[in-house]
Amino acid sequence: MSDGFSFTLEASDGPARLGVIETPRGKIRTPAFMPVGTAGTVKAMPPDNVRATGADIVLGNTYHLMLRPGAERVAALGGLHKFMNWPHAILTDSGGFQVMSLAKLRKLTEEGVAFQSHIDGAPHMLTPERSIEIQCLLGADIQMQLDECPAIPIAHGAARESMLLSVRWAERSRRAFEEKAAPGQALFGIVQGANYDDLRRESLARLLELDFPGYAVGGLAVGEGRAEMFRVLEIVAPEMPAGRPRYLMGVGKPADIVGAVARGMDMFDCVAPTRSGRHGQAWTRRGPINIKNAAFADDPEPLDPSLDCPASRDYSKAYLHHLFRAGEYLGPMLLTWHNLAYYQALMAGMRAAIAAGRFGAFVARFREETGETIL
Ligand code: PRF
Repeated sequence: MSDGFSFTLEASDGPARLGVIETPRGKIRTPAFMPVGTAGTVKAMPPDNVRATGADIVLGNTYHLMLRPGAERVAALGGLHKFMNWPHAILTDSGGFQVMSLAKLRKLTEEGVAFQSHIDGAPHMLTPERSIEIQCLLGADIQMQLDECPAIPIAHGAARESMLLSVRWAERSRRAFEEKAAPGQALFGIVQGANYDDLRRESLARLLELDFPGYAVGGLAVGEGRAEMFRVLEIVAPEMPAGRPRYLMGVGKPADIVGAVARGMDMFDCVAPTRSGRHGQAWTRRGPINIKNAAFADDPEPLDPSLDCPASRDYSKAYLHHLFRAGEYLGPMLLTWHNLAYYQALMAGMRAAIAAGRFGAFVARFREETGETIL
C-alpha cells in the first residue's frame, strides 16, 4: 500500500462501517460524501464554504480538466489543489465514464477510448496510461483506474467482455501509477459486471489479485433501479476487504446513500445536491421540495434552522423563492450551499449512529421522516 495513505475501520454496526482515510492532505471521515467539482469548482460554491459544510474531499474530473484548461497547464500552475484553492483531499474520476456520456464520436478499443471533445470537436485519446498521467499531473490524492461502465440491461456475454476489458485496464492503470505517482497518492480499482452476480464476484476477485488500497463499485445507478442496485451491493460488499475503503461511484440521492451505507459502502459522490440546488430543489429532513413552488411565496421559515449553515438558517423560504423567480444568481448559490450542508449533516448523523451502535434506529427515523420505502 502507498505510504501516507491508510484506512482505519473504527467501528461497525451490522454491515455499516465507520472509518477514517488518512491522506497527506488530511483525514476523510467515512461514510463520506464527496461534492462534485467537475471542472475545478464545486459549481456556485467558494471552496471555504464547501469545507464549512463538513466536506473532507471533493471530486474532480479527468475528462473535463484534460480538455479545459488542460492537465499540463494545471500542473505548471502548481496542481489542482492550488489552482482551485482547495488544500484538502481530491479524488479524480478516470474519464471513461464521462467520455461515454459527453463526448462525440467515441470509439472504444483495447488500447483505450478515442473521442472528440464536446467543447471544440478536437480529437483525443484516453488510455489507462494517459488517464493516470493526467490524474498525476492534476495531483489527485485518490485516483481511479480507467474502466468501462455499460448501461443496464446488457447481455451476460457483453457484460463479461466489458468487465474483462476493465480488469485489463486496471492492470495497465496500476503499472502506470507505480511509475508516475507521488508518495501518499492512492489508486482504486473499479468493480464492474452489470447486475450479474457471477460477473461482480469475478471482477472483484481479479481486482483483489492486484491489491488496490481501495475498491470502487462502478456500473450501478445506470438504469437498474434502487432495489436492484441494493441487491448487487448485497452480493459485492460482503466480499470486499474489510480493511480497504469502498466507494460507490455516482451515488446518489439521500435514500440511495443511507441504503448503501447500511450494506457496507463508505464513499459516495453525486451531482444531486449541487445540480438540483441550481434548479430550485432543496433536500430537507422531510424529503425534497421545489422552492419555486407557489406554496413557498409567503413562507417566512428558513429551510432548516438546525443546520449550522447560513443558507439553511438565515434566509426565509419566501426569499429563496423570490430569488429563483427573479433569476438571481444568489438563489442557486444558497440552495447549493444548503443542499451540501444537508448531505454532510446526513453523513455526520450516520457516522455518529454507527459509532453509538444505533444505526438501525437512524435508518428507521430516516424512513419515517422522508417517507422513503426502499432502504
Ligand atoms: N465508472 C467510473 N465513474 C463512474 C461510474 C463508473 O462506473 C459511475 C456509475 N454510477 C459513475 N461514475 N469511472
